[in-house]
Amino acid sequence: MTIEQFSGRGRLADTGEGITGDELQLAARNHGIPLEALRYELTPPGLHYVLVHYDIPATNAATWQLTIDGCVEQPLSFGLTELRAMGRQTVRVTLECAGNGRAGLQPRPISQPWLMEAVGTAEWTGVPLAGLIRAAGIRKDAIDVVFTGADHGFERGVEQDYQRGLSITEAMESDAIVAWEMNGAPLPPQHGYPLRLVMPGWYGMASVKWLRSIELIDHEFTGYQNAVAYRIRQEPNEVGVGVTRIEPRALLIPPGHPDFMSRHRFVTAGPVVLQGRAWSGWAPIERVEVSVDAGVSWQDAKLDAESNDLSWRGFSFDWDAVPGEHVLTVRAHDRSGRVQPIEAPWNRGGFANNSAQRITVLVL
Ligand SMILES: Nc1nc2c(c(=O)[nH]1)N[C@H]1C(S)=C(S)[C@@H](COP(=O)(O)O)O[C@H]1N2
Ligand SMILES: [Mo]
Repeated sequence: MTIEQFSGRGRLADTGEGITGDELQLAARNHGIPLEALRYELTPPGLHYVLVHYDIPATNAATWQLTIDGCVEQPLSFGLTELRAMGRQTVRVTLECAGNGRAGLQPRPISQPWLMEAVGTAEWTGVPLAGLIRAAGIRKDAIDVVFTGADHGFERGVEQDYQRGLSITEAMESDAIVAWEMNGAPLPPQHGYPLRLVMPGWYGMASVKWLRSIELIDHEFTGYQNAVAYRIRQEPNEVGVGVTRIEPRALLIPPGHPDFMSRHRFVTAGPVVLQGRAWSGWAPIERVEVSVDAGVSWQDAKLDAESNDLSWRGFSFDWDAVPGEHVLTVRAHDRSGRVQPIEAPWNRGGFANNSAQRITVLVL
């Protein structure tokens, strides 16, 4: 048996094929935010979505070392105490997995089968990435920056540490931070303890957890997670386009009460305040529309105060619920002119599917 044969393969589900055992295994490890937890402006850490490609590695803050080397004037190495002396900043960031929405695609790419719950907002505290890189000094031949985590595994036959690359410009102009706290407490193991990168506005794959190394290189990074995995493609062999920033999305807190097994919603007739949150990694949210008739007619939601970062923005809508079955749907617009589609275009990896949420309710 070869590594290749023993590894999983990327494939599309057959027409009508239900969720596979492999997908169930991933879904049981990598959990989403329960949508009712959208009520919290800051997601309590246990309710924030989690995605881990391999295993959560065994890590120790007391002996942790972060190295910065490669095309730098002066290679540096920091323990946690030394890193804390480099500065301290807190940023509020809405993180979303690039695979959010994958399970809703037809045909379905077999991978972590997110519906639309792979999102969360936290306050991350750490030191700005740009300052750390500047402390090491950027050499003229530097082109990309490679971030390496302490976790290790195999993907489609390729053995690897989890690694992602950014261009020098992306790294220096991103407001990214190297964080040791989430919502004012040390990072939980599943979110990268003791140290992670947080890249505001970008899909989650860029925010490398269990960060142990930052290396500047003199060529474009062609590691697996940049060159193979996170690319928008129609065909398996095309080069495709790298996944970067978060496309706009709005989600409602499902109103009323759920049925246990089906999670169908029951709502009492009369005035109902629909609430939710909307975000985009490209620009602040400027408008959210709500439809209570399956997208036939749309009305503007009331927006909460704007924030000066790219974290999600709350919205609400007063609905007079009349008895019968209704399909609720919402769509977000951001300042860059991007509008959330009702039906997003399909791609092979199942990335960035920001198709509008639909919630069917029975009003009694
Ligand atoms: N080292 C490492 N970093 C990682 C990952 C990983 O598997 N290993 N997963 C990435 C992906 S795909 C996402 S969506 C985010 C999830 O971050 P969270 O679990 O803190 O929400 O972490 C990213 N950083
Ligand atoms: Mo992800």
